[in-house]
Amino acid sequence: MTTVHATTYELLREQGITTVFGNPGSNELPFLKDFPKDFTYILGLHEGVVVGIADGYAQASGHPAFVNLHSAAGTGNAMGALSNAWNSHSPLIITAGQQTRAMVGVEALLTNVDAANLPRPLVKWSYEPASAQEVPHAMSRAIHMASMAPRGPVYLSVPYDDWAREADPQSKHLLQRTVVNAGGLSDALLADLVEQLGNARNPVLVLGPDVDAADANQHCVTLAERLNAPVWVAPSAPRCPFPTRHANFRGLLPAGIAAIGKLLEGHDLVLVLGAPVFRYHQYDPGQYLAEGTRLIAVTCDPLEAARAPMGNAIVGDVGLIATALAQHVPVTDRPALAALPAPEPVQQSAGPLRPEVVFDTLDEIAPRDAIYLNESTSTTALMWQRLSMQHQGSYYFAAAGGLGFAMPAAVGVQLAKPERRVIAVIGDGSANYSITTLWTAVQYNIPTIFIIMNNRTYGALRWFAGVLEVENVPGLDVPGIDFCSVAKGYGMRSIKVEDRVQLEDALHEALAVNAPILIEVSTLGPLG
Ligand SMILES: Cc1ncc(C[n+]2csc(CCOP(=O)(O)OP(=O)(O)O)c2C)c(N)n1
Ligand SMILES: [Mg+2]
Repeated sequence: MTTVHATTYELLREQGITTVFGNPGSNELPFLKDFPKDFTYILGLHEGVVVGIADGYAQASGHPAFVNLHSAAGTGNAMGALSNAWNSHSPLIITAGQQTRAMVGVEALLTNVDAANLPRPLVKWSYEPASAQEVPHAMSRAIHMASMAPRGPVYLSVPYDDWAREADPQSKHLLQRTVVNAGGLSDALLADLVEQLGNARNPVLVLGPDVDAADANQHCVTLAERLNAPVWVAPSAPRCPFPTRHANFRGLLPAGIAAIGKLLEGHDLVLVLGAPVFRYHQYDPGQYLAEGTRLIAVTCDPLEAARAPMGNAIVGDVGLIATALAQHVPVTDRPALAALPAPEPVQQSAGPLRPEVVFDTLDEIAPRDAIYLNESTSTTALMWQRLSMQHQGSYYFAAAGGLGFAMPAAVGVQLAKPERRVIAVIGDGSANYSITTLWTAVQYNIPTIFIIMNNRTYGALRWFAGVLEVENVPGLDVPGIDFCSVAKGYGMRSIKVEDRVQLEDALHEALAVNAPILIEVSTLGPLG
């Protein structure tokens, strides 16, 4: 007899999925039984960390990542991380063990009551199979649902007695199925878009995370050069879709309605590629677009297209469309753009260090193809100004703004990209949401470099309190944490840094070894 267990592992193997990111409980043990030798299990000590690692791995590898969580409690712990994965179109197959079928009805301990509803609305598809025989089919469906555009997380709850049951022999048809999207532009749509861009007097490009996800950064460089158009990165950027030292690069758009409307004023055509229009943050009422400015958005996501408050949208494959535009848009006779001036160097030798000094030192010492994860919330703008990010897949940030993403995602990205060095720049507040990531990095020797920007405060919230004009707010400082001691407790080498020379030495040491390390830098907060 072939079991549901054997058939499911065979399906995962055939579909190229041989890593399980998880945190187990009793409901999951029958799934993990006789774990195949060609599979790898990556243990995270909290479910937010598990999903964060899987999210980083899925985004950086471009392949779906498989997650195994413990029933309702484990799923609940993962929901914050799931909000980020949902917003970044991360293909995650999240499974959770259910109580044995005979005891679901009496709601025995560890029953996932109404399991399929629990992770909604942060999944594309959620399901609990009606019978054990349906499990391989549901798993196959989950894999294809997660992988199809727009990609995203899916959820499958499996009662633990199902794994030992006999599989439906017809399941063999599922093993090697392929399901592909074929979503380029029709000839007519391409001709129309090319004509609009060719006729535009002063076009501008706004690029988003799905450009980077589609491996299309270079096509956008060609497009920008053919148009001699300035390039902005869409607000609240979760990825870097364009080289930050390119002459056409203008920076990160602010996250307010009026501010964006003003910045894009004077352009007759805005072409947005691979971003929602727009992921605003602070409420800054005003004109979405100035008079005389038209907007066209190309997105993989019909929901993004439908909810945009202005402009036209085309739903399709961002990579194919960027490639086609780069080939067909006519070369303009407008003059080439001059690069932005380099930011002023900041002279400071003694600490606490200004964040500018940290980024300039990093930019000088880190490898050119380093990958940055950012969760130092008050220094994001400085990071974009001062770090050179030239390669595809060089930057990741929580797509829903949920803290606790960057530390585990850095480990997942490093797993997916062992040939590049991953550097996670994490605020002292943010570090606490997923601090147990350090354990996983040590145990699996994943050589991520963690830089903790210790300004002893929730700096971004102090800044936001100013925006909202609210005073006397409690709970904004986080003094008294010794991150080097915490790292040591998890078995990680750590270095405390007070000045620039110490930071340089620490970075050289971190880059010389093939092991994770934590560097705690005493920094100045946004308000000094
Ligand atoms: C899960 C979650 N909880 C709370 C917040 C609210 N929040 C946004 S920024 C921030 C402060 C982060 O502080 P820190 O990491 O020290 O960076 P800094 O702003 O000081 O640079 C907080 C608490 C959030 N975004 N996500
Ligand atoms: Mg801080």
